[in-house]
Amino acid sequence: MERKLLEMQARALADLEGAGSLDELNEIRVRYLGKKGELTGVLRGMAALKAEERPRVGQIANQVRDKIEDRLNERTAQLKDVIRRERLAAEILDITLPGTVFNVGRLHPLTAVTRQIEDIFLGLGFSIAEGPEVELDYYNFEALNLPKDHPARDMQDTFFITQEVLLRTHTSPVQVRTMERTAPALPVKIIAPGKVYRRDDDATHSPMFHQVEGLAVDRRITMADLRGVLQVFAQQMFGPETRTRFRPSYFPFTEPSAEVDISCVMCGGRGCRVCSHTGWLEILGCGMVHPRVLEMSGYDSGEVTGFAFGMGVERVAMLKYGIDDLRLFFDNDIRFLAQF
Ligand code: 2U9
Repeated sequence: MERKLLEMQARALADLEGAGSLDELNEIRVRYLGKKGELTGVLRGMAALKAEERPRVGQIANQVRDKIEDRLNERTAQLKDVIRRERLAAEILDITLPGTVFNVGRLHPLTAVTRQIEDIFLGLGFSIAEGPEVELDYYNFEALNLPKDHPARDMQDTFFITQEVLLRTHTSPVQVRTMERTAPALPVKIIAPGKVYRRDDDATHSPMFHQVEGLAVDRRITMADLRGVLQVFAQQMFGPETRTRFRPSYFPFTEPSAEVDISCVMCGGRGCRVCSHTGWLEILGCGMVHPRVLEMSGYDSGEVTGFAFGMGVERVAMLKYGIDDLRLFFDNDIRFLAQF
């Protein structure tokens, strides 16, 4: 029996040396020391021993069990240490590896310029108004002094949806709707930014583009107010050195009407290729609101006057950043957009 125990001990220790995983170690524990394991099996044989032999054999059995248990615990600790070292080696921080690049987004240049324009007019006491892009002929044309057969309708090649419904060709219907809602209350001081649509497509025209229009209606509004507001706008948008000039023009909804030029942003007015050697760049249109337009939206043109202006956001952005093709704004080429 003693031999049996020592032989089992030798086998168990050899198995422990050969074990390569915690699972294997556990199998060995069950096989030798478990309830139905080999040691239990051998001890059952003690019943057949003479009473005086039992204590000695029992002592040996205890020593065998302790030896196997001790070695098992040692091997378990050893294997756990190996596993921990391997995991740490795999996790080691290599500070020479290239870092993760996070792509940071930014505003589209047209959004950025629109917000700059909005901020300037908010600073001058204007509010922002919005309205539908699919409009009625009435708000886009009729209420702006452009009846059905008016030749000036040809200035804005229009996408019609039905006879009376169209894609707005300017944001002016927003001002008309605002006056209609507000009249006869005073003052009206709004800007209307947004998308507009015209049948046009080349390096300086897109079938969809963006405008900001403005309207101020009150008692005793004069062209001097218009002049001052647009001068402040030009200086805040293009720099404090910027000068402006007004040239007579024609729009059906304003009388008198004017085009506004700024001194060239490239050469400061000395003359260069950008300004065709004139020293001036056309930036927007404006005028005093036609009395008939005020009347149609519910204001007494004997009591109140108003000024209005309109600008293309793409054009402002092209002048500000020196861009020569408007289509770049809509190609969505990251190499272009990332420059702003
Ligand atoms: C109301 C009354 C008058 C808006 C105006 C212009 C002059 C103008 C153009 C600039 C470049 C359009 O984008 S563009 O092609 N606009 O020149 N716009 S006055 O006048 C209004 C608007 C609303 C009720």
